Amino acid sequence: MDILEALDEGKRLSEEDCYKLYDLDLQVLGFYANKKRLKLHGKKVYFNCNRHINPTNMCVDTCAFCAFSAHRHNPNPYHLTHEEILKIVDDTVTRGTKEIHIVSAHNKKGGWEWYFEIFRKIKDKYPHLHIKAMTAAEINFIAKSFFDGDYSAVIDKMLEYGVDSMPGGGAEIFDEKVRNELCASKVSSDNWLKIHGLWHQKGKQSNATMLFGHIESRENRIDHMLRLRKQQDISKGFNAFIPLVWQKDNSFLKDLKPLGSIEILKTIAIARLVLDNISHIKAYWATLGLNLAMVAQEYGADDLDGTIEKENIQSAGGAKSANGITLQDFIDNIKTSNLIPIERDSLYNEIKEY
Ligand code: V47
Repeated sequence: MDILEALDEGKRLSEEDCYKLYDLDLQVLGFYANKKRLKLHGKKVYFNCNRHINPTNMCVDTCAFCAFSAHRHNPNPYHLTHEEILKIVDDTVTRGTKEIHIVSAHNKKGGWEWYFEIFRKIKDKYPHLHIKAMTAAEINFIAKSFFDGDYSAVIDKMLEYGVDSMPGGGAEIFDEKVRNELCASKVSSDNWLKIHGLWHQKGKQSNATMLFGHIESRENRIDHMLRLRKQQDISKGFNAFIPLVWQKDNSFLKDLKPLGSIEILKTIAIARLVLDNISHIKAYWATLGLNLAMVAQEYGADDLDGTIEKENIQSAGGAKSANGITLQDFIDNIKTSNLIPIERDSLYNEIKEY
């Protein structure tokens, strides 16, 4: 069957067809991705009121793409105490924040207890807050450092200490050759997928990311999406796919040429078409900028992530996301695009239509 016929019929694309998608024109991809998006979510654009906290930037790994961890391009190491983290949480709840998204670098200082006890402290004080924490890369690091490599033991601790869902970080690009150049010491691709599968087996949900726009090829991106599609067929717990556009400043790869908007939109549209079993495609405004994230809503995306308040990872690489975004900015931008602003919770239950 011709690829356009397959798209017209809205059937699952064969792996072979997926590898042909980049050959299609942006407007063709956009037409089919938007059709799929409208079928799934109508004109709704989802976002949440969240706060990102990155408790430490001191990392045993040196990933070539990273500007956040303390290294010679970013020589400002920090390691927050639980009191400092709780102060941030005390402050943010006064503004109606509903999710705390915690992502750390990989650091043995404080042991596994430093990673986990903060979840319980937050939950004890604010039981209504959703804790999205522990990327598969962190789970791998903690398992190898403190639990003899036992992922299930770490996942049991997450449940015991109050983690509600897992973020999608650490996926980068699954292709082993590229991964070896980008982040050789990080969790392997197979183990990233295995850890999410174990989390899903517990009846829990997570997200999946892909970091693109560095040394990867188009084929590597398709391969990444297909590995996720396979995992989702098995374990069914991914809520959203988040294509993260790599921000180049202050990293070891800073001389690479950044991607243009057409390639970015094509990738988002392709994600919507390939990942027929993942409900939401997030146009993460922190890496796209709000303008392109809004355009992406007509190329397959249906979500913007959240208000964030403080963003350390992408802004270290040059993104203009350090101080988050206001709820009103989200609402105004979505409405002027003739779309419907929907505040959601972390698991995509609708809280309010504006
Ligand atoms: O895994 C690191 C990426 C990720 C840079 O699950 C960079 O809802 C761009 O995963 N430029 C962590 N990206 C953040 C993350 C995330 C973000 C928002 C929502 C969710 C979610 C997850 O950030 C890392 C890495 O892939 N990253 N450095 C950079 N210079």
